[in-house]
Amino acid sequence: MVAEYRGMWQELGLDLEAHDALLEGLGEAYRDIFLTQPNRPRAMDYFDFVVGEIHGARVQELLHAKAQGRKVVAAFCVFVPEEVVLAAGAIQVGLCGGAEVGFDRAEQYLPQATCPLIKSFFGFKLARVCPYFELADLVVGEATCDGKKKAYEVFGDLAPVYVMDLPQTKSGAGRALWRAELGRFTAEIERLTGRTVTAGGLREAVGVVNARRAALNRLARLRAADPAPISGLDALLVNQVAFYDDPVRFTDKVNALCDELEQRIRRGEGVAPRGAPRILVSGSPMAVPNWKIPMVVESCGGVVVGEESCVGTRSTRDLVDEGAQTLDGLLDAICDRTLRIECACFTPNNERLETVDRMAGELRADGVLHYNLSFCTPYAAESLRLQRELSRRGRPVLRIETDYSRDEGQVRNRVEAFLEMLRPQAGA
Ligand code: BJ8
Repeated sequence: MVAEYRGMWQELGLDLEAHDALLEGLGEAYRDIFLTQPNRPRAMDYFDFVVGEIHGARVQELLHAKAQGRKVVAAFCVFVPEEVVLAAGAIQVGLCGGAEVGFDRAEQYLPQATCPLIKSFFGFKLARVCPYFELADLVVGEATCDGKKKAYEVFGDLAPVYVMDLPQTKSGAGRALWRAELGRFTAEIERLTGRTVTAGGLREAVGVVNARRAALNRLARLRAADPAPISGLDALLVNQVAFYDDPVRFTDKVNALCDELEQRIRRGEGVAPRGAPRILVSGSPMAVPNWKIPMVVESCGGVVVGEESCVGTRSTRDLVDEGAQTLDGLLDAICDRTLRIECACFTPNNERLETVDRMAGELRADGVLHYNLSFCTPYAAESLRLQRELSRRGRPVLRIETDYSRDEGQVRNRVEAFLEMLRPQAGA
């Protein structure tokens, strides 16, 4: 792939040497972590292909769309309403921040004690190794955690950034603020694209994004089967690819994967032996290529059966109500859906505890692994109460705080001990 796309990367202004090294490292990691898994569903071939071409064919496709007049909007948070972007004829992509790239340069702009997800997106930009940053017509940030809010201020010197204001509470006043922000964002996207967002266009876009969410929810539900029909690694990968791929094509492929998993379930076939400890992961998002937690859990004999995370069911669980006929009505419905997202940046956020408890029950999880990115205060603060309360309800919780460094050994020791403790109740 390298030779074929070299000219494209050069034109985008990437640092070719650094980019080659990144792709080589990622390719090797992907082969070791994903392609060595036994008994993968055949339908994962498509997702392997997308990852292999993540800086190749997909970038080419986006550049082709731009050449035809479409705009590309890049975002970091699931609050950014993709429906509005699609309705204006633009394309939305997620910007990843899941690898330790360019951290030394990022620390010239940000405090060292910053969450790795934030340092990573800075690092990718400063090291000039992310084609998505370079092709985006607009980068959309959001006022969520303090780290991101301040980072976007600084980032504005490096790229065109538009920041959405988010309320801190889900009160009536908070809803009014967010609803007004959706209107302001719609106007900004109309200005960027030169197209008016109509009720018809928005309703169609809501249908496209809802269909993707429904397919991902179908996948999430199938993981309740014992034995688990798909590994946590592969399911996380599918959720990560959702942020990059064309939404209609992606939805078809996820549904094809689900068809295959349903056949597996009927045959009683799975990826881990029946009785392998089943883990629900909850906490900070895992952006591509952050695969550390499922990799460690599954290499220790457990299986991850769900992610209560924005790269997981937190962002897909609820659909936008498609009943509204007017533009305002549809924006209201988008507003209501997004405000059901249980992000730890909101206060209070008590519903999240009930969601984790309910998911653990539905997915037949033996334990919950609370995953915290270092310096992510919102999720760290919630994890203590979550652990206390879930333990009181008889659900064992392991809290892991880590970054993107190669500390798998330490993480593994703690995960192994946790799985050992769960084995008797898992029936292994
Ligand atoms: S809706 S979780 S995608 S804000 S990990 S940068 S919170 S210090 S990512 Fe998020 Fe939207 Fe919420 Fe979801 Fe800050 Fe924590 Fe880092 Fe985080």
